[in-house]
Amino acid sequence: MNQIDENWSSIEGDQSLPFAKLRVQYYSAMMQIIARIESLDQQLALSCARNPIHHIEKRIKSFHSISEKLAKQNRSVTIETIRANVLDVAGIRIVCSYVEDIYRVADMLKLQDDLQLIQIKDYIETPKPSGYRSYHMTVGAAVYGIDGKQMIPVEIQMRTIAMDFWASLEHQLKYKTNAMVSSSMRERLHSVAETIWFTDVEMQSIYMDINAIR
Ligand code: 0O2
Repeated sequence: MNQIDENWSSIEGDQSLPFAKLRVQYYSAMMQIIARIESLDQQLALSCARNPIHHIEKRIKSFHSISEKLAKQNRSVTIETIRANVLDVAGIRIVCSYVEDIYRVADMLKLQDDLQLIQIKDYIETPKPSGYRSYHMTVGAAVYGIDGKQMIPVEIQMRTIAMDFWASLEHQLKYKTNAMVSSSMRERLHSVAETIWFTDVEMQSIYMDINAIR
Protein backbone atom coordinates (compact mmCIF):
# COMPACT_ATOMS: atom_id res chain seq x y z
CA MET A 1 0.00 0.00 0.00
CA ASN A 2 1.41 3.41 -0.86
CA GLN A 3 1.94 6.17 1.65
CA ILE A 4 -0.85 8.34 0.19
CA ASP A 5 -3.44 5.64 0.78
CA GLU A 6 -2.06 4.83 4.25
CA ASN A 7 -2.84 8.42 5.19
CA TRP A 8 -6.31 8.32 3.60
CA SER A 9 -5.33 11.43 1.66
CA SER A 10 -6.22 9.96 -1.72
CA ILE A 11 -9.88 10.71 -0.94
CA GLU A 12 -10.89 13.61 -3.11
CA GLY A 13 -13.30 16.53 -3.02
CA ASP A 14 -15.63 17.58 -0.19
CA GLN A 15 -15.29 14.18 1.44
CA SER A 16 -11.63 14.52 2.27
CA LEU A 17 -11.98 16.50 5.55
CA PRO A 18 -14.65 14.28 7.22
CA PHE A 19 -12.59 11.18 6.41
CA ALA A 20 -9.43 12.83 7.73
CA LYS A 21 -11.29 13.67 10.95
CA LEU A 22 -12.50 10.08 11.24
CA ARG A 23 -8.94 8.79 10.82
CA VAL A 24 -7.75 11.10 13.61
CA GLN A 25 -10.42 9.64 15.91
CA TYR A 26 -9.28 6.07 15.21
CA TYR A 27 -5.65 7.11 15.70
CA SER A 28 -6.46 8.78 19.05
CA ALA A 29 -8.35 5.73 20.29
CA MET A 30 -5.49 3.44 19.24
CA MET A 31 -2.84 5.53 21.00
CA GLN A 32 -4.98 5.72 24.14
CA ILE A 33 -5.21 1.91 24.29
CA ILE A 34 -1.47 1.54 23.64
CA ALA A 35 -0.73 3.81 26.62
CA ARG A 36 -2.94 1.61 28.81
CA ILE A 37 -1.25 -1.58 27.59
CA GLU A 38 2.24 -0.16 28.20
CA SER A 39 1.22 0.83 31.70
CA LEU A 40 -0.14 -2.70 32.37
CA ASP A 41 3.10 -4.20 31.06
CA GLN A 42 5.19 -2.09 33.44
CA GLN A 43 2.96 -2.88 36.41
CA LEU A 44 2.98 -6.62 35.66
CA ALA A 45 6.77 -6.52 35.28
CA LEU A 46 7.03 -5.42 38.92
CA SER A 47 5.09 -8.45 40.13
CA CYS A 48 6.54 -11.17 37.88
CA ALA A 49 10.10 -9.81 37.39
CA ARG A 50 9.81 -9.84 33.58
CA ASN A 51 7.81 -8.00 30.97
CA PRO A 52 4.88 -10.16 29.81
CA ILE A 53 4.71 -8.15 26.58
CA HIS A 54 7.50 -8.75 24.08
CA HIS A 55 6.44 -5.97 21.72
CA ILE A 56 3.43 -4.01 20.44
CA GLU A 57 2.56 -3.17 16.84
CA LYS A 58 -0.09 -0.81 15.58
CA ARG A 59 -1.69 0.20 12.31
CA ILE A 60 -4.57 2.16 10.87
CA LYS A 61 -6.19 0.09 8.11
CA SER A 62 -5.51 1.54 4.68
CA PHE A 63 -8.42 3.24 2.94
CA HIS A 64 -8.06 0.70 0.13
CA SER A 65 -8.52 -2.26 2.55
CA ILE A 66 -11.51 -0.58 4.18
CA SER A 67 -13.11 -0.06 0.76
CA GLU A 68 -12.45 -3.71 -0.16
CA LYS A 69 -14.00 -4.95 3.09
CA LEU A 70 -17.14 -2.83 2.55
CA ALA A 71 -17.36 -3.90 -1.11
CA LYS A 72 -17.43 -7.56 0.03
CA GLN A 73 -20.46 -6.63 2.16
CA ASN A 74 -22.04 -4.81 -0.81
CA ARG A 75 -21.84 -1.51 1.01
CA SER A 76 -20.68 1.87 -0.22
CA VAL A 77 -17.87 3.72 1.57
CA THR A 78 -19.24 6.42 3.85
CA ILE A 79 -18.36 7.65 7.33
CA GLU A 80 -21.44 5.81 8.62
CA THR A 81 -20.74 2.47 6.91
CA ILE A 82 -17.14 2.51 8.13
CA ARG A 83 -18.20 3.27 11.72
CA ALA A 84 -20.90 0.60 11.72
CA ASN A 85 -19.25 -2.22 9.76
CA VAL A 86 -15.47 -2.06 9.99
CA LEU A 87 -14.37 -2.82 13.52
CA ASP A 88 -10.67 -3.17 12.76
CA VAL A 89 -9.86 0.25 11.30
CA ALA A 90 -7.62 0.75 14.34
CA GLY A 91 -5.59 -2.36 15.08
CA ILE A 92 -3.11 -3.19 17.83
CA ARG A 93 -1.09 -6.40 18.02
CA ILE A 94 0.31 -7.41 21.40
CA VAL A 95 3.00 -10.06 21.15
CA CYS A 96 3.54 -11.84 24.47
CA SER A 97 6.18 -14.28 25.69
CA TYR A 98 3.85 -17.01 26.97
CA VAL A 99 0.22 -18.04 26.42
CA GLU A 100 -0.69 -17.26 30.04
CA ASP A 101 0.54 -13.67 29.52
CA ILE A 102 -2.11 -13.16 26.85
CA TYR A 103 -4.96 -14.07 29.19
CA ARG A 104 -3.45 -12.04 32.05
CA VAL A 105 -3.21 -8.87 29.93
CA ALA A 106 -6.69 -9.51 28.45
CA ASP A 107 -8.22 -9.94 31.93
CA MET A 108 -6.66 -6.68 33.08
CA LEU A 109 -7.98 -4.80 30.07
CA LYS A 110 -11.46 -6.20 30.82
CA LEU A 111 -11.21 -4.65 34.31
CA GLN A 112 -10.92 -1.16 32.77
CA ASP A 113 -14.61 -0.38 32.99
CA ASP A 114 -14.48 2.81 30.95
CA LEU A 115 -13.64 0.64 27.94
CA GLN A 116 -16.63 -0.89 26.19
CA LEU A 117 -16.12 -4.59 25.48
CA ILE A 118 -17.48 -5.07 21.95
CA GLN A 119 -16.40 -8.61 21.05
CA ILE A 120 -13.98 -11.39 21.86
CA LYS A 121 -12.83 -14.08 19.42
CA ASP A 122 -10.65 -16.66 21.14
CA TYR A 123 -8.76 -18.37 18.33
CA ILE A 124 -6.39 -19.89 20.89
CA GLU A 125 -9.13 -21.98 22.45
CA THR A 126 -10.76 -22.55 19.03
CA PRO A 127 -8.16 -22.12 16.26
CA LYS A 128 -9.23 -21.18 12.73
CA PRO A 129 -9.31 -24.00 10.12
CA SER A 130 -6.01 -22.61 8.76
CA GLY A 131 -4.35 -23.32 12.13
CA TYR A 132 -4.32 -19.60 13.05
CA ARG A 133 -4.18 -18.94 16.78
CA SER A 134 -4.59 -15.53 18.46
CA TYR A 135 -6.87 -13.87 20.96
CA HIS A 136 -8.91 -11.04 19.43
CA MET A 137 -10.57 -8.45 21.59
CA THR A 138 -12.42 -5.41 20.26
CA VAL A 139 -12.97 -2.55 22.69
CA GLY A 140 -14.60 0.84 22.34
CA ALA A 141 -12.63 3.81 23.69
CA ALA A 142 -14.04 7.27 24.31
CA VAL A 143 -12.47 9.95 22.17
CA TYR A 144 -13.31 13.54 23.03
CA GLY A 145 -13.25 15.91 20.08
CA ILE A 146 -14.69 19.18 18.95
CA ASP A 147 -18.01 17.43 18.20
CA GLY A 148 -18.24 15.83 21.66
CA LYS A 149 -17.63 12.21 22.69
CA GLN A 150 -17.39 9.30 20.25
CA MET A 151 -16.91 5.64 21.17
CA ILE A 152 -14.29 4.35 18.73
CA PRO A 153 -13.61 0.62 18.26
CA VAL A 154 -10.07 -0.73 18.42
CA GLU A 155 -9.21 -4.35 17.55
CA ILE A 156 -6.53 -5.86 19.78
CA GLN A 157 -4.90 -9.06 18.51
CA MET A 158 -2.91 -10.89 21.17
CA ARG A 159 -0.55 -13.75 20.42
CA THR A 160 2.74 -15.32 21.50
CA ILE A 161 6.04 -14.79 19.71
CA ALA A 162 5.63 -18.28 18.22
CA MET A 163 2.06 -17.64 17.00
CA ASP A 164 3.24 -14.32 15.55
CA PHE A 165 6.03 -16.05 13.64
CA TRP A 166 3.51 -18.43 12.02
CA ALA A 167 0.82 -15.81 11.34
CA SER A 168 3.23 -13.32 9.77
CA LEU A 169 4.75 -15.84 7.37
CA GLU A 170 1.45 -17.55 6.58
CA HIS A 171 -0.18 -14.16 5.87
CA GLN A 172 2.69 -13.25 3.55
CA LEU A 173 2.53 -16.62 1.74
CA LYS A 174 -1.24 -16.51 1.31
CA TYR A 175 -1.44 -12.92 0.14
CA LYS A 176 1.71 -12.91 -2.01
CA THR A 177 0.90 -16.14 -3.86
CA ASN A 178 -2.88 -16.24 -3.37
CA ALA A 179 -4.28 -18.76 -5.93
CA MET A 180 -1.13 -20.90 -5.79
CA VAL A 181 -1.59 -22.16 -2.22
CA SER A 182 -2.72 -25.74 -2.82
CA SER A 183 -4.60 -27.86 -0.31
CA SER A 184 -1.45 -29.86 0.44
CA MET A 185 0.40 -26.62 1.23
CA ARG A 186 -2.48 -25.57 3.47
CA GLU A 187 -2.16 -28.89 5.28
CA ARG A 188 1.56 -28.37 5.74
CA LEU A 189 0.97 -24.86 7.10
CA HIS A 190 -1.66 -26.28 9.45
CA SER A 191 0.78 -28.92 10.62
CA VAL A 192 3.44 -26.24 11.33
CA ALA A 193 0.83 -24.31 13.36
CA GLU A 194 0.25 -27.43 15.48
CA THR A 195 4.01 -27.90 16.02
CA ILE A 196 4.24 -24.27 17.07
CA TRP A 197 1.37 -24.73 19.51
CA PHE A 198 3.17 -27.72 21.05
CA THR A 199 6.29 -25.54 21.38
CA ASP A 200 4.29 -22.77 23.08
CA VAL A 201 2.79 -25.18 25.60
CA GLU A 202 6.18 -26.78 26.29
CA MET A 203 7.96 -23.42 26.72
CA GLN A 204 5.34 -22.29 29.19
CA SER A 205 5.64 -25.55 31.10
CA ILE A 206 9.46 -25.17 31.30
CA TYR A 207 9.02 -21.57 32.46
CA MET A 208 6.65 -22.67 35.23
CA ASP A 209 8.93 -25.51 36.35
CA ILE A 210 11.94 -23.19 36.53
CA ASN A 211 9.89 -20.67 38.50
CA ALA A 212 8.77 -23.36 40.94
CA ILE A 213 12.35 -24.28 41.95
CA ARG A 214 13.58 -20.68 42.23
P1 0O2 B 1 -5.08 -7.59 8.10
O1 0O2 B 1 -4.24 -7.18 6.96
O2 0O2 B 1 -4.29 -8.34 9.15
O3 0O2 B 1 -5.91 -6.49 8.69
P2 0O2 B 1 -13.75 -9.28 10.35
O4 0O2 B 1 -12.38 -8.62 10.29
O5 0O2 B 1 -14.23 -9.44 11.79
O6 0O2 B 1 -14.75 -8.64 9.49
P3 0O2 B 1 -13.21 -12.03 10.34
O7 0O2 B 1 -12.46 -12.91 9.39
O8 0O2 B 1 -14.42 -12.60 10.98
O9 0O2 B 1 -13.55 -10.67 9.68
O10 0O2 B 1 -12.26 -11.52 11.47
P4 0O2 B 1 -11.28 -12.33 12.32
O11 0O2 B 1 -11.56 -13.78 12.22
O12 0O2 B 1 -11.32 -11.76 13.70
O13 0O2 B 1 -9.89 -12.09 11.60
C1 0O2 B 1 -9.46 -10.82 11.26
C2 0O2 B 1 -7.94 -10.71 11.29
O14 0O2 B 1 -7.33 -11.83 11.96
C3 0O2 B 1 -7.33 -10.73 9.90
O15 0O2 B 1 -7.35 -9.42 9.42
C4 0O2 B 1 -5.91 -11.23 10.18
O16 0O2 B 1 -5.11 -10.18 10.72
C5 0O2 B 1 -6.13 -12.24 11.27
N1 0O2 B 1 -6.39 -13.59 10.72
C6 0O2 B 1 -7.56 -14.26 10.72
N2 0O2 B 1 -7.43 -15.47 10.18
C7 0O2 B 1 -6.13 -15.60 9.81
C8 0O2 B 1 -5.35 -16.66 9.20
O17 0O2 B 1 -5.85 -17.72 8.87
N3 0O2 B 1 -4.02 -16.39 8.99
C9 0O2 B 1 -3.44 -15.20 9.36
N4 0O2 B 1 -2.14 -15.05 9.12
N5 0O2 B 1 -4.15 -14.18 9.93
C10 0O2 B 1 -5.47 -14.38 10.15
P5 0O2 B 1 -7.46 -9.11 7.87
O18 0O2 B 1 -8.42 -7.99 7.72
O19 0O2 B 1 -7.73 -10.36 7.10
O20 0O2 B 1 -6.05 -8.65 7.44
